[in-house]
This record gives sequence, C-alpha cells and structure tokens, in this order.
Amino acid sequence: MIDYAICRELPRSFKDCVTAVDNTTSPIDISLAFKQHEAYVEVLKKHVRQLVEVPADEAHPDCCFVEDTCVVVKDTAVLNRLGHTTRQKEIQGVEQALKKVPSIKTIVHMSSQDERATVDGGDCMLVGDHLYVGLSARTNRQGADVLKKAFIGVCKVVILDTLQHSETLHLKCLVSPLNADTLVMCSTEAGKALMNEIKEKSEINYNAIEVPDQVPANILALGPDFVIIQKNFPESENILKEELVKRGYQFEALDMSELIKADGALTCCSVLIP
Ligand code: CIR
Repeated sequence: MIDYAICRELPRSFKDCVTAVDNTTSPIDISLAFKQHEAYVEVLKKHVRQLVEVPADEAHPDCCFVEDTCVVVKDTAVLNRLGHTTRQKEIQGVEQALKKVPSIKTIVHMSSQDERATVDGGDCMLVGDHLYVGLSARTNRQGADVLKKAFIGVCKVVILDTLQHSETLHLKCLVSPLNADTLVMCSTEAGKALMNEIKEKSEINYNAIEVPDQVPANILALGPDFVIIQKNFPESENILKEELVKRGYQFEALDMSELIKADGALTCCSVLIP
C-alpha cells in the first residue's frame, strides 16, 4: 500500500483551465467534474494510508492537477517551476502538504536553483530507481538539470528528447508505470518512439502493455496489486483488464470525461509517496 498521497480539491474556476482540447461542442460540466474528482479521491482514500488534501485555489483553475507541481523521490522533493506561466504559483499550497509527509527530509525550490528552469511533473516518471524526465513544451533542459542535481544519490535521472518532436502535452500521456518492470504505453508512433528511447537510454527491456488510445495509456498504479484505469475507451479498457487480471491486479475504471476536457488524466490528480 502507498504510505502517503497528496491531492488537491477541484476549484470552482476549473472551467477556466488551460487546455488544448476543443470543448466548443461539449463544454466542461463543472458539477460532473466535481463528482468525477470526488470519485477519484474516494478510491485514493481506500488505497493509501494517509491522504493529504490541499484546499483548492480559485486563482488557479488547474490546481487540482497537483502532480505537475512537484517531483518526490524517497526523502527528497523538488517544487517545480511549472511550464505554463499561469500555473507557477500553484506550488504555494503544495509546499505545506509536502511538509506533512514525515519521509520527506529535503525540499528543493526549482526557481531558486535556476530561474530559467521549467518542469511539469507530468513529464516525470519514476520506475524503480530510474526517474525519466521528458523534455517537452513544458519541461526544459534547465529544469531537467535541476532535477538531476537534486536527486544525486537518490535515483538515476534519465533525460528523454523524443517528446519534443510530438504534439503530446506530457510524457505520462503516452507511457505510465504499472510496476518496476512493466509500462503501459500508447501504441501510436509517438508512444513507440518514446518507449524505444526509454529502453535505449536505460538499457532496461521493460515489458510493455500496448493500448490503442492515448488517454487510457495513463494509468494510476496504487501499490503492488491495485490500479485505476480510464472508463469509456472500450478497446483499451479490455486490453488493460485482461493484462491486469493476468498479472493478479485488481482495478477500478473511472469515468474522467470532464477532467479529460482539461487535458487531465489519472496520474495528474495526485502525488504518490510510497
Ligand atoms: C495543463 O494544461 O497544464 C492542465 N490543464 C492539464 C495538466 C495535466 N497534468 C498532467 O497530466 N500531469
């Protein structure tokens, strides 16, 4: 079971979020978004020992996507300088939450290390003792270098370039970890290119569960036997269910339609601290 997790309430201003999704024909339904986020938090509560809930910040419509604000590995946390300028002050509420986690001994402020650095946590993926950092429109080389320095002696930071050549928002939109040996990936060209770079640079031959859709390639593994997956993508859902059952995992499928309209997925609504 995961020891600690951090999540953040959905603000009433959520409809003003940053998004590349065209929602003109189907705008965000705010009351449904609240219900979907609540359902997600309820599942977290069942599968995490301690959940730290950060109050919403109405001035920051994207604040519920707490994953982007920090990167935590073992006893070290880095508070990011987020890639989208409207989101950079989201870290304020999160610092207090990190201080409530007893295992975290060091908190590094990225902005104090390099004022040009930017990182979104959605571009960072911890698998075993490897932290993959995907350079993207949100995460730059200076940001990746701050992480590399902060995590010396903590984990191995591997910087990936492939994402820069795709339209994808974040690394974990294409690939997400089930466990230390197995990754779920989207079987598009961009997903395959990213997976190849991960394997090549780490020299680890991860098992891959391939799904045809991008949104369900982002799963949230809560410990060694439970996973949250996305509802409403039947082909990918069936593949995931079969592969998870085969591996002895239990799972819950959640409908996150309104968060998807904000370019959000499953990992982005929490920070897990095993
Ligand atoms: C944004 O564009 O920054 C937010 N609307 C969505 C962020 C989703 N974060 C994530 O997948 N890690």
